[in-house]
Amino acid sequence: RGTSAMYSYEDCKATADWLLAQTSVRPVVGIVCGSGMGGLADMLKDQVAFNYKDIPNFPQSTVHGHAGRLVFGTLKGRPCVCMQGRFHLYEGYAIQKITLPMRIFSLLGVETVILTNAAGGLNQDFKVGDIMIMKDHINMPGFAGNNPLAGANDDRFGVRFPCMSDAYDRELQQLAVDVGQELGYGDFLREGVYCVLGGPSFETIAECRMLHKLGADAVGMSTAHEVIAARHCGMRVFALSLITNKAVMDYDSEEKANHEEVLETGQHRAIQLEKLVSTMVTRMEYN
Ligand code: 6GU
Repeated sequence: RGTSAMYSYEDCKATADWLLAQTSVRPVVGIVCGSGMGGLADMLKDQVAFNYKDIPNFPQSTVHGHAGRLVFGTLKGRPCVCMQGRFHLYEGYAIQKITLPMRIFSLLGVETVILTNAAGGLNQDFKVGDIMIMKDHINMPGFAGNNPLAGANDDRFGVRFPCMSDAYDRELQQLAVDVGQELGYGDFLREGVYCVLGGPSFETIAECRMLHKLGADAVGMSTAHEVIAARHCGMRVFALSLITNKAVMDYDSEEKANHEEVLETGQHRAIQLEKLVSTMVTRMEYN
């Protein structure tokens, strides 16, 4: 952490301009693919893809299940940009690196960001394979001072103290419900509150019980940081959690959280999650 991880407006602009010079796609929607959900990027037509390692200022992702590519293209004619693989606190990145892509999205012209993640279910009504529309988040690292907006504020991105009570766009949540119903996903489409932790260790039983009592329906290691940065610079946000496993809530349970289970469930529901997101994109209104 600290000033060395800060990217200036000029740094972000340089990266955005570098990208814009290499593709004619002018994205209005930015998508972030969670673990096992990288197939979303493969749905884009007329792709122009960049490996993260080739993009100036871009961090690289280190986790299995994350490809590490930025893909430009169109979804039924709508210009999009898609992160295939994201950055996490548990990889050791400074939080400003994790959220840098959101500022670049904004400078590319993106108006709406759609984020997906794999999460553990805390809500006892949730089943493995449920898709949860995020209606809010609890930013635990933020409570400890690790917020992507900590440090000097540049007003060209946004205000010093941004509002978060409207972080998750209500119209987009309704659109997801409507599209989900039409696609026949009603039985496994939920809504709830996502709690982000630093990871990489999964939660203890006591931690899961605590988070549930505090009002969290799902727990994960991503998304909320990106949402904060995206809202700061005025983009509309929509996010989905795929419930890949149930958080362990009692001492008699035989279950153990593991990354393989997370990726497996991802594969099973990925097609439907991708269909939901792509249909939403083709139905959204643009300025
Ligand atoms: Cl159970 N916990 C966390 N922190 N992240 C997860 C998860 C659980 N399942 C998928 N991602």
